[in-house]
Amino acid sequence: MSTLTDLQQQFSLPGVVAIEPGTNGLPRVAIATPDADAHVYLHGAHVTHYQRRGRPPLLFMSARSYFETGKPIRGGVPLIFPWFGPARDPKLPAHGFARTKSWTLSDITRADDGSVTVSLTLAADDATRALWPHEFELVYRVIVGPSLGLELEVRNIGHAPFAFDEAFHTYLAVADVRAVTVAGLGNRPYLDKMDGARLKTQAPQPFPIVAEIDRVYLDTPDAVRVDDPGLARTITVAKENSSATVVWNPWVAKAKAMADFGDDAWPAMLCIETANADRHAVTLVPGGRHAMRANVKDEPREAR
Ligand code: TA6
Repeated sequence: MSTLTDLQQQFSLPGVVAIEPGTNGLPRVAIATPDADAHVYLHGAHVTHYQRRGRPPLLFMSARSYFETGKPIRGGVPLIFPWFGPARDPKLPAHGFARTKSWTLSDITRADDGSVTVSLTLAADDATRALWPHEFELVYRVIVGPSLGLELEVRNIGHAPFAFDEAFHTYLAVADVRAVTVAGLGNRPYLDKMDGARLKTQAPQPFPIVAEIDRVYLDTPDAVRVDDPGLARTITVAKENSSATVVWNPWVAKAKAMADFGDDAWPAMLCIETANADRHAVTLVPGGRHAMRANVKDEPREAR
């Protein structure tokens, strides 16, 4: 395992990329580009911060988040792999193990337009095999520019096929979730986890968030837009090679039940998650590869 000093010597770019101790001393990559700033922790390959110059932060972070080995960070973009939600075996961690593993920082490049791409890798080891007996390699690329780009490439380096779920469990920062509207999911089927995961159909028009919401939308290849009048912006979550979209806000009771989430924090966030899960799980044959991408963009809301 490289030390912080090794990583600094290998990857620092003065004024652009710093490898620094983050919260609780966990190593993070701090990126400053002409368009935006961002932080990426090696713990969970977790993007905790992205902010366009002169704009509010794009991502919500819980003030009570853990920053400890073995525990997921609450907020930003948790990386979900290889299963979404609770595992069949209750002893296994919810949302898989990728978000609690320490990833390897493998590459940092800067493009001519000033955007910076941070690449991190994770491969199967004895700990993951004990949870999920498959031979995989992950390459996660975070592209920091005028928008936040995310790409998760999954490779099957074993001799047997495997199926997996994946998600960018993105916590968007909003002024007040009770005042936003969500567009891009009209007429789509969804599993309503607030109602026994019953299959329902979304109404055609953009919708508000009026209570705890936990929905897995299916057959959703298109971008989702969150219109936030309080911050005078529209956040667009575009995607490639993702067929599921999860919308989640814990509301009052669930917020109180989460130790790493403030009781009064729920109005400030809305998860719009780019995913492949449930019937959209991905199967890879030996040697197969699959790359899911998201592009999260913060645009001023047209004055109305
Ligand atoms: O994506 C929605 C969800 O599956 C919810 O059911 C809720 O459990 C949320 O994820 C947060 O899960 P976590 O394991 O991060 O507390």
